[in-house]
Amino acid sequence: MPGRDPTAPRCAALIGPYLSGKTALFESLMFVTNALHRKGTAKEGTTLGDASPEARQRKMSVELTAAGTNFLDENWYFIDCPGSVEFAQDTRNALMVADVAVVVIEPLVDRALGLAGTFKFLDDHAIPHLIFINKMDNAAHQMRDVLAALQSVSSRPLLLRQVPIRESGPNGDFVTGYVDLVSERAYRYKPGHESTLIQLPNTILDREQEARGALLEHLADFDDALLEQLLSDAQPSSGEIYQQIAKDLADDLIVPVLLGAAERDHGVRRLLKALRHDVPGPEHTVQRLRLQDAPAAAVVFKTLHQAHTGKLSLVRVMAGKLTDGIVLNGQRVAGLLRPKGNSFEKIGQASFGDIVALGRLEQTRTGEVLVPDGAPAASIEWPAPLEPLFALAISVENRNDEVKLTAALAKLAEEDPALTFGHDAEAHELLVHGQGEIHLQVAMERLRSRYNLPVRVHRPQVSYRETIRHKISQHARFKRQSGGHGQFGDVHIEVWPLERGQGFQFEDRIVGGAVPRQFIGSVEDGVRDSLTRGPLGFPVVDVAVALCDGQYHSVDSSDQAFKTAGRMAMQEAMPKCDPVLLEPIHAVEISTPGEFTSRIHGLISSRRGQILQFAAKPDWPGWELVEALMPQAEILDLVIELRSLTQGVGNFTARFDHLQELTGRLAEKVIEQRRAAQ
Ligand SMILES: Nc1nc2c(ncn2[C@@H]2O[C@H](COP(=O)(O)OP(=O)(O)OP(=O)(O)O)[C@@H](O)[C@H]2O)c(=O)[nH]1
Ligand SMILES: [Mg+2]
Repeated sequence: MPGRDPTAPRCAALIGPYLSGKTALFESLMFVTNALHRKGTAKEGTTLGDASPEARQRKMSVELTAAGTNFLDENWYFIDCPGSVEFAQDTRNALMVADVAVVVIEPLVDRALGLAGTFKFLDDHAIPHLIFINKMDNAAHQMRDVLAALQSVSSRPLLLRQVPIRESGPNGDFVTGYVDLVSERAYRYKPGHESTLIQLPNTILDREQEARGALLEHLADFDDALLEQLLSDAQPSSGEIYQQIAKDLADDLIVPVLLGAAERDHGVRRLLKALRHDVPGPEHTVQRLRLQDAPAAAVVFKTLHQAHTGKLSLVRVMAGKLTDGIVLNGQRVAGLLRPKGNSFEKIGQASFGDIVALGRLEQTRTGEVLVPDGAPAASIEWPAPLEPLFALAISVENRNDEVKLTAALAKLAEEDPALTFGHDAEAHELLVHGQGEIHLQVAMERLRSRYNLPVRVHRPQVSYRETIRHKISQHARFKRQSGGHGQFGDVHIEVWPLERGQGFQFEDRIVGGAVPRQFIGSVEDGVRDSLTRGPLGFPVVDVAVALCDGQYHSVDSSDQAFKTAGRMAMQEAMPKCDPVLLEPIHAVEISTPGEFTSRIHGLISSRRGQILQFAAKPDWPGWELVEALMPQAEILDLVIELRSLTQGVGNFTARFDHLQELTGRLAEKVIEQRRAAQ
């Protein structure tokens, strides 16, 4: 482990499930450390985090918020991350630059499985993390059970650092304080103040001994000297234990667990002290990111487009110093700002470990490493953007705004790499892709409020195709006599169905020059033209056509005439070939906590899917992976129902697999809708 520069600020990302109290903890951390003089609340919409109108309105975090503070003469940055899986991109990006993650959770057994993905990400990137069990003022479940449930999804041993002291009140048991298992001291919570030291209550002695024993045993697993001490019944000193915890946390071997209630500032000072003692410095993060040596380096973890400041790149300084006006990756920084929630204060310079916003780096993207002129280019492995799960087709009310719309979407996509957009050439639609309904709603609101671009949204079109089921021979003659030059083309074709996935084939069976060589390609062109829209209204696939015979006229025949004859023959033939609609079927993999698997089976069947298999999801304890085939039309809004069936945590991927015949009422509806739209 590299030595820690005590002057370098450290950074903790607050992460965890939706509504577990991260923004409340962010507020409390800022208040307890005097960076805020008055506390705001989520209910009143007055918190430092969630300051955007979109977050305030929903009472949920929809993007990350960063702010700095100072605790016992050491500088800290905290990044409040959104808990909703729809905004997980920001959370991942923040985690990449943080020295530690504080996983904030509620003391509820049934929320634990939802954390499997979070722990997997932390493990994959070796990000040291600890758990803050929040809302202890309202803890219905026993700590022992909550801990066991959490342990079942964590690959690292959980190290309970505190046990709660409960007292009975008029409304049952409630938590009034805690015992610190290292110092073996008991504290009583005092809202807004430091907890007061109290006598260790007799009632808790057994539980305290048991929990302390478990803590020491976990630590001894990673340290032989400690193990020997324990075996010889010697008690290690508090100092030794603290040191061991700090080392094991930096090495990402253990996960300390602390308790509190952010809204009442309970346990928040204790958390700060644990962070202060245990968390490694940015040197460790530089090493984790395998960042090359540079005179100065900064990693961009968020891009913002603010009306009054223009583009801002939020960075963590990972080497050297930055000053306003410095040239990074070929662009001059115009403005060096310190973030405090969504306001920014101009500063002169930033040093190793700092989080700052850099102005006007127009070419820069989130995930980039910025280095000064002359230094070799640097990069780190940045997690790929989340795969899109939901899309909407959008259009502006005023056609003149189309260029403006693309420019505004490009800015939103820069702010949030999980938001993408593109033109669907077949449907002539502009599609916006994201992680779910709320994710896209927020983007649409921003188009309206920031860029004055109200948009209409539609369900994206499904890429239906059609084919035929019967073989037929068809004759067509195109003949026109209008004044001088006439037009003449005459063809006999045969049309038959091909196997699925074979596309289109054209055969030339002309003998004896019934149709001259130079016109055969024109017939094929005419046939191909007719395939762009078949009798049902969709592109035609899996069809073969042979040109068998025909006639020509030495003066009146032309490319155009034979092309038209080819098209006419197809237009007459196709409706007689028993056309049928083909719908795209996707191979889908749905991830879910195991307890919801049967609901997922129901979901798949109700959406005309076919379950192929299901099995335990590798590296996701307690989760299952269900593989199925499902029509594309049923996947468009799958994520909405999937999330509501899985307490918001279910996930899926889908890839086109094959086309499949669709008949009956459903097919009629699709065909009617297409006719109405044309
Ligand atoms: N009882 C109790 N409620 C709390 C506590 N901390 C937060 N809450 C409540 O939990 C709800 C969610 O709080 P937030 O801080 O917005 O949660 P969050 O984790 O930031 O939510 P997202 O960022 O949207 O995932 C709010 O209604 C808070 O008032 C606590 O310590 N005790
Ligand atoms: Mg929040």
